[in-house]
Amino acid sequence: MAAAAASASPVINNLNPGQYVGFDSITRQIETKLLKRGFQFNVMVVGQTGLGKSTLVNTLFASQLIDSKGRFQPEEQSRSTTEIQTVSHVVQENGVRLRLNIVDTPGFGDLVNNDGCWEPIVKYIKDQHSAYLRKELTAMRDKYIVDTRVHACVYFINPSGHGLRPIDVIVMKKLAEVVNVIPVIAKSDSLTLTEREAFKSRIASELAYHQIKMYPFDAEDDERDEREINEGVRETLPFAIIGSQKTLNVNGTQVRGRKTRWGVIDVENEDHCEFVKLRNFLTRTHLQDLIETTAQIHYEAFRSKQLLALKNQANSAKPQEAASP
Ligand SMILES: Nc1nc2c(ncn2[C@@H]2O[C@H](COP(=O)(O)OP(=O)(O)O)[C@@H](O)[C@H]2O)c(=O)[nH]1
Ligand SMILES: [Mg+2]
Repeated sequence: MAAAAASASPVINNLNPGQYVGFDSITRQIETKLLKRGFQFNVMVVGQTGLGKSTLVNTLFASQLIDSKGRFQPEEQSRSTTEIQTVSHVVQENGVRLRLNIVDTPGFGDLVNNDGCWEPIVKYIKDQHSAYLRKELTAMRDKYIVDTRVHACVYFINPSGHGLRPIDVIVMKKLAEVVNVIPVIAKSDSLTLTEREAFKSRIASELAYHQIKMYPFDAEDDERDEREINEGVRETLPFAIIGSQKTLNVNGTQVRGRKTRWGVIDVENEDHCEFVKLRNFLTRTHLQDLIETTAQIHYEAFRSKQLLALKNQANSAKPQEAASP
């Protein structure tokens, strides 16, 4: 049995030393090239006013942005966001350079009429796709195109304890068509741990009920284990997060936290909330996949639609007599 299996295998992998050609170094060659270039990652925050979006923008990578004296950077006054703003950081770890853009958006949902409140946000996302496509289509295109496409959109859900509001469903549906949406429960310190768990599963089932196409997507040719991994990710969503721009002193160590009647909530403590889970998800476990999904699914859909429109335009611009008899 074993012999039969071995003879069926066409792979020759015990070349003698004289035959070593060295192509196994290709992984190192790729790594060197990628490290030199660095990585670009763009995250956006979306949701109702006052849910802590701007706070999260300043908390998300705050501990990585500690200055040389070991202090957090000066606390910024949060003010209400009236236009789409981008904050950029360069984070470096073990020689890997990550350029981070965090896109903060004005809140919505506080008007009586919220018709079209998502439009500027969706437009911003499409504009980035469009800019990328234009650069791709220029004759003398750059070897490396600066990527401003939004790779992840963190959507803030009001910790009402009840469920999604109709506006959340509408906006998330619109967003999910163009970007990877990561739902989070904002200000989850306003819910008890039991309430939080119940609310999490409530939201998860509502997302499924409304058939909002959430990241990660199952591709038709996905292997079973890939589907299982995706299912696992979906089970952890939405992350129940807490943000803070305050540095508090707990037993001599500085933590990012919020002071409550019951004590200090340490934002970075996984027993207190899922802020670190969200950050790990974005940077540690799904960074590459979010970037890839953006390019292969969202950007690709945009690109083929645009190119088709261009082709139709060109056809209809042709002289009329050449058309149908
Ligand atoms: N309790 C609580 N308050 C928060 C949290 N995150 C932000 N806040 C506060 O909520 C207010 C609005 O925050 P901001 O970031 O400006 O909200 P935005 O309108 O979504 O950008 C500020 O006073 C924040 O300090 C949180 O996780 N828990
Ligand atoms: Mg804001």
